[in-house]
Amino acid sequence: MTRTQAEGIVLRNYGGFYYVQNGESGIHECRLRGKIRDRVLTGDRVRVTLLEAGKGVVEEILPRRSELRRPPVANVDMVLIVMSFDKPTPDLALLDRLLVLADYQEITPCIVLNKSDIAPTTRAECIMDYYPRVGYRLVNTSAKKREGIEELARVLTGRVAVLAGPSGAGKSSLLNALLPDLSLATREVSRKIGRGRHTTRHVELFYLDSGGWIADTPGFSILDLPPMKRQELARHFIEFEEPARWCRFNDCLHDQERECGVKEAVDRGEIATFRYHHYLSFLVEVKENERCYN
Ligand SMILES: Nc1nc2c(ncn2[C@@H]2O[C@H](COP(=O)(O)OP(=O)(O)OP(=O)(O)O)[C@@H](O)[C@H]2O)c(=O)[nH]1
Ligand SMILES: [Mg+2]
Ligand SMILES: [Zn+2]
Repeated sequence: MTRTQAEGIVLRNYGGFYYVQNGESGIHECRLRGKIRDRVLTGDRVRVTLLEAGKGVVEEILPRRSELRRPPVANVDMVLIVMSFDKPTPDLALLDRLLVLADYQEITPCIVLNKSDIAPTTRAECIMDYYPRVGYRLVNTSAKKREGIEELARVLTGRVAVLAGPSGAGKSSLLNALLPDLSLATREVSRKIGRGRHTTRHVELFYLDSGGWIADTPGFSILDLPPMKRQELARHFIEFEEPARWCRFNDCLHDQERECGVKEAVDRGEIATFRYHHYLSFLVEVKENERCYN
């Protein structure tokens, strides 16, 4: 029997087996070596012993760079925040919440504005106008007409990414557009476990031909802010950083304080009023949470 040592990435855990991708196309159905005590997550890099006929044994989990809770995926370094031109009209507060969360977790966000084949609502236009200007990455797509999909694939190259955003924005459609002719490797796994189905426990990473991995998630519209100190919140609004240098007080919360650089930037129209209002409402929440966490 031939046995080879290799490294791979866990695409999915299902029915007691771990599907480990090794190289471009090979997927191995692996069991765990008994001595492994930690929970193996989708996205984990692992050392495996490859056996014949696509079987293998996971010997060791390699060090994790990060661990996302929802969905439970290890080593995620990008989140695609999907909103749409319309249907549903974008929820800017949810977008800002997701941007704070991504930054807090040190995951690079990319805003994806999907359904570019239909007319944008005012809020969608507002996203296109404002967020790239202050430094967030944005890609317009139509999963339906397959527009912007190549650009999206380029953004994802070499990344482990998750799709996030409200129900109906087109996350699953984008995943399908990114995987037009499922690579052999993906097809193998998907046949066994059913593509498109997801529960929080069985999250699957799909490998893109352009290099990179992506996981779908069910939509949501409510999201708690992570625990943090009130002074930390403004750091997660990237365009507040420069004007905050001009605040008179070092610990300025950009709320009631005098001589606040952030409020002056709002007055000059450099920071959008809606962003500032979201900041203030998040600040109330963070203060309330501070009491619970301390
Ligand atoms: N016009 C248009 N419709 C789209 C596009 N992408 C998706 N849709 C439609 O939008 C609806 C929702 O798409 P899904 O991909 O299921 O959305 P989702 O974000 O995965 O939704 P959840 O799984 O509920 O979170 C479906 O009816 C799609 O056909 C697009 O680019 N243009
Ligand atoms: Mg979906
Ligand atoms: Zn200030």
